[in-house]
Amino acid sequence: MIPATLITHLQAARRIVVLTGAGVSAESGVPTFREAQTGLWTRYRPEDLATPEAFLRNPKLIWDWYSWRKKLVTEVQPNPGHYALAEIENYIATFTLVTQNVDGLHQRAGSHNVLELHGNILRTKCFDEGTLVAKGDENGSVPPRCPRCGGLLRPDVVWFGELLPSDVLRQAMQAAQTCDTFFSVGTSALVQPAAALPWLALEHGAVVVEVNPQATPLTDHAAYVLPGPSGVVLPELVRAVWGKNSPSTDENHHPGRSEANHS
Ligand code: BV8
Repeated sequence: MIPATLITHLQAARRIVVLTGAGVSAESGVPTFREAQTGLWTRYRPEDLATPEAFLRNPKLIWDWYSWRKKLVTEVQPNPGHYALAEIENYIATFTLVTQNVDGLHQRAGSHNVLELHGNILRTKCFDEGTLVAKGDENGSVPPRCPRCGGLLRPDVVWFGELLPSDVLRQAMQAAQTCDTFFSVGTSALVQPAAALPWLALEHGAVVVEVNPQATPLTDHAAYVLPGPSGVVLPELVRAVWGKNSPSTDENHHPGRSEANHS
């Protein structure tokens, strides 16, 4: 159920930012970071694998982990939550999609100019040069070696302890500071500096909406909390706000209902 005041607000919204996390891909079958890993990866914690130290200590193990994740990601499909976000982009003058996910599912669902804070698992770069290497240029070794300098190749993702791409982070912060509405969807809101974005939006007066079946550190500070899976909540939101049978603005405006925390 989408609160009527939120429907009214969104029908007038002009600048929306959406930050997504692993939860948005969960319904596609991509396990989130919090969920136990499956198969031979059960005994590892992702945060212990997603680091440059882990890679240098055991390049093959880490490369194999990413190869397993890459295969998984290419075999799954975007879910209704991804498609709903791609649709909302058509209704809003300034829409910015910022994702912590590295699976490329937003792009496959049709979202444009996706800000990938943590990179993309489908791209590969040289560990030493930092520059991308095309798929075809990978030699047979595991991990493959850079065709230019012979350095180890690695996924083009941001590991723990590494800086985020500065231009992407700057664009995301700029958008968070100037939006009228900020959605935090499917993220535990713990990993920095991505987790600082909703707070930046709050500080600049944006209406913050959280979509997550669980509570997070952001929940008590959001103007609206929609407690459910994004693959269900987001399509319902699109129908309620922009659908053909969505209530017109005057019908559902209830003067006097504050923007207090609704859920
Ligand atoms: C950095 C790519 C500077 C790799 C990832 C204290 C303060 C500030 C910073 C730190 C600190 N201590 C340590 C740090 C640094 C660290 C950090 O934040 N650590 C955390 C654990 C405290 N940050 C960094 O290292 C960042 N770099 O700070 O550089 C620096 C430099 C040197 C030294 C220090 C600092 C880099 C962070 C990026 C790491 N890379 N990914 C890869 O994927 O392999 S992060 C990775 O984990 C994911 O990308 C994702 O962002 C994150 C997991 O978060 P979520 O996406 O939220 O996923 P999660 O599983 O946590 O939650 C899923 C949510 O979905 C849940 O809430 C669940 O309820 C919900 N959900 C489930 N199903 C659904 C759903 N929601 C909706 N619908 C559903 N169906």
